[in-house]
Amino acid sequence: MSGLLSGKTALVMGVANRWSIAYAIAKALHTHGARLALTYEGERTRDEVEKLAGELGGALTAQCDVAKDESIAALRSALEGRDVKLDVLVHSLAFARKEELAGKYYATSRSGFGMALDISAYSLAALCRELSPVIRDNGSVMAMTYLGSVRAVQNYNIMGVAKAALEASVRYLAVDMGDRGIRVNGISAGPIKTASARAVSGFSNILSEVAQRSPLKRNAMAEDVANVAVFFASDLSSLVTGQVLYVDAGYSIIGI
Ligand code: 0WD
Repeated sequence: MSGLLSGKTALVMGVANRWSIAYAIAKALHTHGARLALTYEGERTRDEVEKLAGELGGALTAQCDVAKDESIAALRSALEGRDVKLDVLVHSLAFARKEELAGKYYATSRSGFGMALDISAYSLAALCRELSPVIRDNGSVMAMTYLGSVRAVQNYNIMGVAKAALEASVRYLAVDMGDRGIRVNGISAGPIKTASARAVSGFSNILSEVAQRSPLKRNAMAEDVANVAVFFASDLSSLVTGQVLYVDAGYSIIGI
């Protein structure tokens, strides 16, 4: 343990199981000395998240479905009730209908568009606003994003549009929160095999493309992303805000 994050408390949102990027981030933050709180979306993931919290030094757990204002308000009350103040907020969650992660982007339904943008992008603004009273000055907020925000990635479709909104939100929120010294950044991860990723049609082709063409010739692992999350959580990134940092073996810089 480096102690880089000792004395800091981090709320990590988006753990569904052991393969979730959020779990790797939580583990790395814990290793570097942070106290943790984890949220689970609902009853479906509750047992698993509570079990994983036990492995991470008995992290606090609380329910939060970011699609519901009352659930975000309840999360804030749960933190206030336990007298928890946050130094770090990790947003590692997204949702789009599986059938809209294949085929033509223009086939996206109005309701599917709304749902993907609501859960995957609006939620970051809602969380910054509602949790702001429990986030300490000079804290750090980070959100997970993907290259499909700035390039047309086959089948990523509506999620790419949602990630574009998320990245723009990172910049606006960096301005909103900057007066309290709170930084807001995005981490653009290379493709990693998780439950969400498998919902994208042809995901294994994306993995092999990155392994062959990226400068570093390998895929990202959740641990690579988690190490960058530690940097953003720590005071080492104290003057970095509104940025999107790629953790993708360099794939995003490749042209022909
Ligand atoms: O290749 C990848 N896996 C990449 C993922 C590359 C680049 C970025 N990302 C992003 C994702 O878009 C997401 O923002 O990283 C974040 C984490 O994704 P993940 O770790 O790949 O996926 P997963 O383990 O499935 O966790 C996402 C979780 C959901 O899991 P399930 O599988 O149960 O849908 O997001 C949570 C949920 O637990 N989630 C919600 N949490 C609260 N409220 C909600 C919601 N309404 N909807 C989904």
